[in-house]
Amino acid sequence: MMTRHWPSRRHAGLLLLVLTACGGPARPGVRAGDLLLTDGFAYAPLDSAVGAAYVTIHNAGMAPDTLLDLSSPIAEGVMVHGGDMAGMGPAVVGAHDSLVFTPGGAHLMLMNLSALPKAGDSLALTLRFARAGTVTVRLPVRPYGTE
Ligand SMILES: [Cu+2]
Repeated sequence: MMTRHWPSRRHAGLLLLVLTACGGPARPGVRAGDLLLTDGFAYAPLDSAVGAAYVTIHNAGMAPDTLLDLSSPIAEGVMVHGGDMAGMGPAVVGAHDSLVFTPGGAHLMLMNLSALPKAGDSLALTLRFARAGTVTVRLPVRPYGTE
């Protein structure tokens, strides 16, 4: 009877170790010049009309940079939207500042999709900046609406 508790406790300990390892200080990201792109993901689109993508852009440089253009091979176009879904002008990342695209806030809208990636897939997103140039990130696709 007593020994039955053993295995489950051991498993709990192992799980904790794994979680700790994943939450380490190393923050994966894609670098482009002074910019570091992190926390990128997309929601699995519900239909081919639109899809939403998110990324955080950190600018470690002394000068602001501007996001001029976006594209994805599976979208006819990619737009910057404000939290109210209205199109925004060129998005600026201030010096030593971050530009955060996040659910409920400003986001990247993929229009007229030629494919419908599912949760677990990834999709390519190319961003062109005035200073840092062009960078492509692969965004993991999450189930629609999840954090
Ligand atoms: Cu939108």
